[in-house]
Amino acid sequence: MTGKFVWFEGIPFPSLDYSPEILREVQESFLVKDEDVLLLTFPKSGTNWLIETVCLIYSKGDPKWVQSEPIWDRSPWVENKYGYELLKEKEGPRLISSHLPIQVFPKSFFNSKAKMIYLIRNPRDVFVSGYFFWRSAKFVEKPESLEEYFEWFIRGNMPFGSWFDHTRGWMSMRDKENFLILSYEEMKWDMRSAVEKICQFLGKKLEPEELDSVLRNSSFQAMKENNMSNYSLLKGLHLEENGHLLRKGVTGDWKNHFTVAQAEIFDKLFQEKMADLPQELFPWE
Ligand code: PPS
Repeated sequence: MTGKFVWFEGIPFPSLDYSPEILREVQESFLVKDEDVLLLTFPKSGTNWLIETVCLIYSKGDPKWVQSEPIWDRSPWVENKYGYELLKEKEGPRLISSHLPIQVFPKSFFNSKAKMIYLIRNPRDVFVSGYFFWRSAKFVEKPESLEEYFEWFIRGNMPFGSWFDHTRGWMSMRDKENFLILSYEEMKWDMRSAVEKICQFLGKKLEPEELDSVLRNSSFQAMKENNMSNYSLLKGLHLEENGHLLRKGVTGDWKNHFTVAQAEIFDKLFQEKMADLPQELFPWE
């Protein structure tokens, strides 16, 4: 992996709309406010699902907002130029998305009371989702094959670096009261409870019919049909015509793609890198 990336502090970033200057400015000068809510993930962990869900919680289940404003404007990405400029101008409590590793995150966050939700997903499924997505993206170097991407993934030579480092870094915040860890898997297995957990963390209350509407409008099918959330606006421009953000939306798809040898290598690496963290943080099988 050599070409289409921008490097900052030893981490590869997508080439589109990222620059070391902006990343430095974001880290040093972006002012996180106490009333902001930050949605943090390693790419392909279900970020957009979480954004859609939180937006629907904010609008009490009314889908008007999620159906009328692109998802990247509702909760802009702090680390790219477009999102950073938008956020600087936004008044009031902001929703802010980010894939940044902890060591390059805006420093002001760590002295603020802003709430952060860190969404994790089985890295094997993150790997598969990323493989298909990056191959359809025009702004990163495309892996030639699943085997090549496997090498990138286990070495952390890919957009936003190593999943293991990212996760370890942010997990160090897990005892802070303004930090909630959520998993893609618990959203898949029991979305109602996941939404209730998010509401409790954010201090939001929903009536039963509002909660039902959040569930309905954040479903895979509803999001796939919502042009403001499914990235179809980027087709041809930044994504190939065959590119989909909402590909399968399931847990355990890695079993359809890993060889036995790859599964063993991955298990060993996971053990090496994550063994000292409480294993209940990782709810997948
Ligand atoms: S990105 O590009 O990093 O912001 O992608 P991200 O949104 O983090 O992850 C994309 C994967 O999330 C799945 N997804 C969903 N799954 C279930 N339900 C809903 N509503 C939903 N919305 C997005 C999406 O399908 C990608 O996973 P894969 O495995 O590729 O299908």
